[in-house]
Amino acid sequence: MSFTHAVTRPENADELASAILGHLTYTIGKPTDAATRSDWRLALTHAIRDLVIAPWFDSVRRSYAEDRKRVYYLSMEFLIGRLLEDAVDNIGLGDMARDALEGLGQDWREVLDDEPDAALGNGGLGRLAACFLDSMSTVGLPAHGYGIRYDHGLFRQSFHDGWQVEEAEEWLRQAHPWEFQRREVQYRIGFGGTVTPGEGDAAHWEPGDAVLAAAYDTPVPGWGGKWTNTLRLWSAKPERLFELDRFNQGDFVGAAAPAILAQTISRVLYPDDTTPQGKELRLKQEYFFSAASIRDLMRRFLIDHEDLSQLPDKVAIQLNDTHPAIGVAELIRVLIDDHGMSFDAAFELARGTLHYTNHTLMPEALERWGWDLMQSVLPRHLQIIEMIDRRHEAENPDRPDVTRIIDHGEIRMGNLAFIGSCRVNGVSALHTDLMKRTVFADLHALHPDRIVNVTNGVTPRRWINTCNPGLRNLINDRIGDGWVTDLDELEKLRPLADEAGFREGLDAAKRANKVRLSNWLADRGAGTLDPDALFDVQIKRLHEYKRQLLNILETAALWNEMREHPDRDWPSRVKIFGGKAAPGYAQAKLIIKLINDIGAKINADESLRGRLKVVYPANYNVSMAEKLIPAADLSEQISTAGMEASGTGNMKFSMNGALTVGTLDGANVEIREAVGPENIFIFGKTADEVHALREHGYDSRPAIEADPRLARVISQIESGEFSPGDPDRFKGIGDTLRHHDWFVVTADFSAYWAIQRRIDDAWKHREDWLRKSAINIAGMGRFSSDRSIRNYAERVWQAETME
Ligand code: GL4
Repeated sequence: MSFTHAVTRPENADELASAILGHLTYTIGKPTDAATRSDWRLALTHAIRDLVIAPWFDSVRRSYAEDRKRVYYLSMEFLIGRLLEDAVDNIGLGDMARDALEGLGQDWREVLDDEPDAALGNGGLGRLAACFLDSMSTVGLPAHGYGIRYDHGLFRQSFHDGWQVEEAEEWLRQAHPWEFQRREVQYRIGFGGTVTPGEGDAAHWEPGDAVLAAAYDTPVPGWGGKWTNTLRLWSAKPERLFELDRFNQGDFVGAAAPAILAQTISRVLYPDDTTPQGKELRLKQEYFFSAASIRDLMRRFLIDHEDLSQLPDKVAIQLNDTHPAIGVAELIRVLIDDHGMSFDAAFELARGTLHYTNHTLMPEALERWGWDLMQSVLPRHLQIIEMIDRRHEAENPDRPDVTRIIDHGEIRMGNLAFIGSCRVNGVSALHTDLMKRTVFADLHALHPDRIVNVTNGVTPRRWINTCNPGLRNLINDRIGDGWVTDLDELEKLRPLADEAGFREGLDAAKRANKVRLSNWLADRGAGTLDPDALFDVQIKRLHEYKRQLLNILETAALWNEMREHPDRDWPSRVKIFGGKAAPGYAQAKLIIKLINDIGAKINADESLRGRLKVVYPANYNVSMAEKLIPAADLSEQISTAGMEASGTGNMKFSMNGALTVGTLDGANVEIREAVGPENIFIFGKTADEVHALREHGYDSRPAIEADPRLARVISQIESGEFSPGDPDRFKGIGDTLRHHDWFVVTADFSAYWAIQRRIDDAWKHREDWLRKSAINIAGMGRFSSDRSIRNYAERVWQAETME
């Protein structure tokens, strides 16, 4: 018999206000006259959190009672951002909560903005994991997210004289009221040491040192509060708090050192989107959370099951990129060494249970570990990896060398993940196709049924419903709110694109968002922006393949042209950039400086009469995206074709009525299908064309010579026009464009310029622009992460959702 004390759902704002006051008084311990904004936020959060707990218990109970298959999403990153507003909306108390708080004399927006972003991720990969958590709860799939509770999430970015400066981020400086520490759940995670052979395939691994993985749980309520899953994050703790002997001898620092070392494992998120670094610590982080998660899910499985052969029927483990790929060896190790299975049986079971998502074709991102490093950190796992590799070779005697897991003294984690998984998926149709043709061509030939495509998606709860109330209300008025959980319903908007009244509503909602954004940017020093200008936005990590450089080159060329033809009917544009560069990525940081230098020059040019502005607010993060995306008219998705695996920002913008200018890359291809080629601005070389250019050794000189606008901008950059105090500053960029233009910026420049001028024209035809905008929204049904999750459930996990 289990007893539940459920807090009753408030009937009205007064009841909720009294719950908030109750928490302010008894949980936070503050009287109203001394309460800070954070105190109010915490009190509100506790009042809302109370309402999430009973449904959470119910979901857990139902999963056990019905013995449902569970999904475990192992991800090094969960870029969840703020949680309060999403939770309030998901449980359907948005308006009431606002009334309650305002009745208590607090400003709703200011209180919400007080919440720090949980930035436990770098970019798209981590944000995707967060959208998937929301969707797994919404569709009622029993699931756990497993990751690392970093003390410091992604670094905080500021600009000093236009240069990026990084500082440690401190999201845990304030209380984090959403998590529950589970003090009873901790696992000892070992490293190094020795391995002695045991019976059969088994061995005894005696680690040389160890840390504890301590569990912290966050409830993840789905829409309507029908189902709630758990995000369990691991924090590294020392086995012994400090060494009393050394302390008593006066060695205070030495006494604390081992503990500090243990904690470094979960101290920082690697500020890197595509390349592994920090070698040993990174490997330890990966093993730390994979091993803790696998031990935890095995414990849960064994509560109700004795027969290990049922594992693949009851458990699906998703490896989010190669970061948790060591989990393949860990699961096999546990089955052999702890449960006495043979290697072959263990391998079969593991391969039935594990699945791997590939998120990038960039070769430097397919992790590789040195044999020596693996031997010293995870000696038993190295043995198991060798066994996997030998088995694969025995089964595929003619396999080419590129399919080996261990090669040239390195362990290739991509191959380990592929060989150890039941399903391997790419994240857009194009990306999956390229996976089959490039990085995994040989493994695909050996295992032709293994690769499947699951195109990414984003949650419409956060990315329309919560972040864009104006648009949400407009849609709800016309087609009801069924779209929130069935995004295909947006199709019903398609005929409304031809209705002047609907377009007017769309226009008004967008304009209000632009006014709000302009005020917010003005507070951050952007000056006055014209809300009737075209807001042209590129927000994402700074990476050469994403080609912020192409955007700023075109901006500078436009500036030249506007000065030459001041009387032409130039539409007003605001070019908005946002994004961080990995701290060690010098070229990306130089591009940030170039954007800021060109921006300063343009913004100071009064002859333009405000018709061109460049804005780059520092420290782009999830909550900034929530402000920028609803206010965007134009979405820049201009990566070198074949390099952006999917993109998810592209989907968010379209859903919010922005039109896309983009290459045929990643999910842009599918967005074009969904909205029709006349409602998206596609330009540039295709992936195959880029490949062909590179095959022949791409030479950018003809492209530069053929386009005087491009030639002029490159010369301006090289001559120091944008950096008069330091004329050589951007020489490197000129040199790259002229001699090592791997990302084919120069080859795509003319096409980009031309399409931007077409966009200028299209912008002037307001009604038609709004029609296109409406059709973009209407076509976005398939880009809901609910659809992605249902695809995974059917094609990868073989798991049932609640419906
Ligand atoms: C990424 C891809 O670069 C991005 O295109 C994709 O949308 C995202 C989620 O699948 O994964 N891969 C890496 S690494 N970082 C990403 O954001």
